[in-house]
Amino acid sequence: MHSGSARDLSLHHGPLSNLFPRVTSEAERLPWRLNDEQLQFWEENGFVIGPRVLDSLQIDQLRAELTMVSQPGHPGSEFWYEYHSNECRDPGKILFHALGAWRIGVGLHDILWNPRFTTPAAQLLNGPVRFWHDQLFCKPAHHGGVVAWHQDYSYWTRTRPMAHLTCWIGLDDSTIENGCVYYVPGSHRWNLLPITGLAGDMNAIRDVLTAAQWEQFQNPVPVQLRAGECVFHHPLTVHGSFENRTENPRRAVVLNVVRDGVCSESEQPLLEGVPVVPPGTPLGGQFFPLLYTPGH
Ligand SMILES: O=C(O)CCC(=O)C(=O)O
Repeated sequence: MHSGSARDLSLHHGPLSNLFPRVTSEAERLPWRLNDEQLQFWEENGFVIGPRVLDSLQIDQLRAELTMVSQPGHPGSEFWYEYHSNECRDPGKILFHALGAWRIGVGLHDILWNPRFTTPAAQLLNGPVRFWHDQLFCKPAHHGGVVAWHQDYSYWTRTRPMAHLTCWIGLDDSTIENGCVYYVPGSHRWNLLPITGLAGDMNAIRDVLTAAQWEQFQNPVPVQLRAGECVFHHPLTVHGSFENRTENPRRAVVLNVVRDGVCSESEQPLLEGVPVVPPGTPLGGQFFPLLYTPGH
């Protein structure tokens, strides 16, 4: 076991490396903007495939950092908000799920400021992009576990108003065989559903759906992506993913952001180990950096 003697990268509100492109003007962001067709797809379905956000060098760096942070007791392990080396309820399956990697790995930190991500995020949020938290979701080869159907906002009601956004970025090609993410199109117009479990039973959600929702639920759409590509989803869009039974891992970095101005609703720490943000106070400070303000 290593001893934790790493620095906390959350103290740095900007890129620490040159891994990702740096832009100084809005014009440079144009190639990464979502077009009208993509924005219309988003409105109708509650998810949309975004631009390619990572090249092969960046993917290699992030995979290496992910391997490092998967080792128990690695340097910086004290900085995780949550760390589940296996979140699966089924003991024969594995789902690695952890929040807080941006505090530990330089690439996992700098990806937050990647303009290929922040540009479309600002469009979908319709305003400045503030960081909420990150997540790693990794399904190892052969026995990777499921992520049960859920809406992200069911886990985030301690922050308000609902102006949240998720960006799922593959570090491997994601396919139906290895457990890519599926979406229920149009479910972003549903009511907020209660939590029915993240890494357990794929059928658990059925108990909380109306007959009409259950009918709409019958045709979830698999989003198969190449490594480095991304998909955005709305905080109410129902999504989940099945097992990985292939010979290779299926790894993903997920970035969760809010429109600047979203407030705490809680007298408890919003994330483990983070100072309380009093109810009614906008997210900000060391743990919730502003990533991009359009026009600045
Ligand atoms: O990676 C997965 O399979 C699930 C990801 C997920 O639930 C999310 O991005 O909110």
